[in-house]
Amino acid sequence: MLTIAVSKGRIYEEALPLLAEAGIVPIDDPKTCRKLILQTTRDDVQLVIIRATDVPTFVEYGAADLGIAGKDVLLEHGAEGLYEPLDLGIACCRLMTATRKNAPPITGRVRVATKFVKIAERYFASLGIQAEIIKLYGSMELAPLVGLADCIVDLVDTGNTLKANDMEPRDLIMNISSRLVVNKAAMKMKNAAIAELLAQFERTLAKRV
Ligand code: PRT
Ligand code: MG
Repeated sequence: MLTIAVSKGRIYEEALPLLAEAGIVPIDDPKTCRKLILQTTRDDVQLVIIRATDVPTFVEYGAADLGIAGKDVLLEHGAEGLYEPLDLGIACCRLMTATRKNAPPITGRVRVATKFVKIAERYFASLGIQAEIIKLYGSMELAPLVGLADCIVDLVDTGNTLKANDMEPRDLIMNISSRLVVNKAAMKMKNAAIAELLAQFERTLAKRV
């Protein structure tokens, strides 16, 4: 049995066609059913539906053999305990700094609100900017509006969320997409099944370009 960890929402939606090409179609819809373990049309594959930030943890500990997670989540988690063999090119967005509209350029010490503490620390250190990082769990856009921070580090897709809050994107930290991750022991113990699945995903992705 292969267990694949996926988060509900955009990653799940965009992973479905990829999984379907490998013959993996969930029997239940996680939007309407409360099951956390989904059986699929393949007897040898099941999905576990978890929070996006928990995917690396499940895979690292072998609770799932494989997982699909954003590069943002993997960088923040630290992916030393995992293999990351494939960029799936789904759930794409940009990790950016953003400020209030027309805010002065960042100089000297800066207060940054983000849920990506490690990434933000590394980024500002690489620029030689002294940053005080304030960890938030959501609604980052609010922080500069209420004087909690000068700037945020967050994911941007259309930019509509920033615009709606009188903010604007500043610098691109990196482009983000979702990756397939594999438990290191499973890669050895279940090599045939995992290699076959990887090859199928690669064929599907090759057709997309
Ligand atoms: O929502 P939950 O708290 O359960 O967890 P999560 O936010 O980590 O999960 P989810 O499903 O929202 O995101 C999972 C993954 O999708 C992320 O780790 C990213 O790799 C990827 N992804 C792609 C995004 C976006 N695009 C995105 N736009 N994740 C979040 N957003 C948010 C962003 O944080 C901001 O609030 O959407 C808003 C910006 O969108 P625009 O279109 O207004 O710019
Ligand atoms: Mg979210």
